[in-house]
Amino acid sequence: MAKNKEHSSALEEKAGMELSKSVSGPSAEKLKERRKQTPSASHLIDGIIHGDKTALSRAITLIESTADKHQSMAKKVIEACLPHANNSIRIGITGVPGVGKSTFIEQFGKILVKQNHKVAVLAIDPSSSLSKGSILGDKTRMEELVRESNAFIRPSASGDSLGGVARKTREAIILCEAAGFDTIIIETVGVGQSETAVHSMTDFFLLLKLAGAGDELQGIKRGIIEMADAIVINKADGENIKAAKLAKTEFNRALHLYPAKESKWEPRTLLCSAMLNEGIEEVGALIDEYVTKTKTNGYFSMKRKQQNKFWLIQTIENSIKSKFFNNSKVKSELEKQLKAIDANMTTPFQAAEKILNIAAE
Ligand SMILES: Nc1nc2c(ncn2[C@@H]2O[C@H](COP(=O)(O)OP(=O)(O)OP(=O)(O)O)[C@@H](O)[C@H]2O)c(=O)[nH]1
Ligand SMILES: [Mg+2]
Repeated sequence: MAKNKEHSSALEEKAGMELSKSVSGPSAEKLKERRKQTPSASHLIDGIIHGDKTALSRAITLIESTADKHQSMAKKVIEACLPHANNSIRIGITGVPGVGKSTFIEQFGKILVKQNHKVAVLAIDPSSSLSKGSILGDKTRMEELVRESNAFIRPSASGDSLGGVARKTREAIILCEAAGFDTIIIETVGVGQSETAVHSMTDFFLLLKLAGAGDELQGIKRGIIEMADAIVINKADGENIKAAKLAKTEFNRALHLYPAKESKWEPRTLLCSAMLNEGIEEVGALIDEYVTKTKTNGYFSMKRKQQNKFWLIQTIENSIKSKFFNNSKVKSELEKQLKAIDANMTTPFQAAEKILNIAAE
């Protein structure tokens, strides 16, 4: 009985322990203030490595920022993440607007999450700088995937050149991998040069198509079909089924006409309905098959090395270009020479030589 008396009720307030004070106005303000501040690089690195999606998101925002202090912090974070990266399958998905990329990724992502994968979805959208929108800005079609704790969806960086967006996406891939995401999906709209950029940063390249519409109508160039490791005809449902089956046969036949790939992989055509969630698992199995084959024959790691070399050169080119055009002497000489061209006073080659000489001074 005496024991019971010692245990005072949890509801009893002891002197000096009033809860109200500890969550009072000033402390809450402090908390809010802390949240507003950019966390330190080490804080972000620690968070990312422990799989914290908020830290990952904040670090990607740093990558996207053009402010010098953010850029130098981003560099630190990326460097620290590099040793934890590389351990994933990177899948590029392209296709004309409306083909069903987002719907497909939502279904595919949910399947992967069910299989205990951690899925990150990033986007490359060269048009976003013009429209100020983003292909993933409209998240409604991934609303289920976005709620999964093992999924991370990030709209594309906007307001930049394709080269800039591509670099940021590549860096974001590294951070996602360091955060433990083992499947990285890059969505890009198949209308510009962005497919080439996506191809240069992914292991598997998937082209989503529609049955019935010709390639010219779908804005698909021959080069893109050549890059594809699989063609998936989406919307193979309802009245579309017959046309989709026909298209599958035609594409499979056409694919044989292309020269054999260095990967020794033979691209195939599949059918699916992202809307009805049909045929998606088969696409997943095909990707698995590709990964097994190319990891066994050494192509997988060779391709990644080639991509790294490509990005090394790209980075140097971009850096030289931006330094060159930001040089104030170059800027004023360029203006002068542009006027001279307008006035037919010089040739482009003479003008270029003058500007280059000024930069080299
Ligand atoms: N019938 C049918 N409709 C589909 C299918 N997949 C997507 N859709 C519809 O097609 C429309 C476009 O789908 P999205 O997933 O937004 O296409 P997207 O390729 O991501 O489009 P952008 O991001 O604008 O390039 C939506 O109305 C979808 O509901 C499908 O398998 N069958
Ligand atoms: Mg989309």
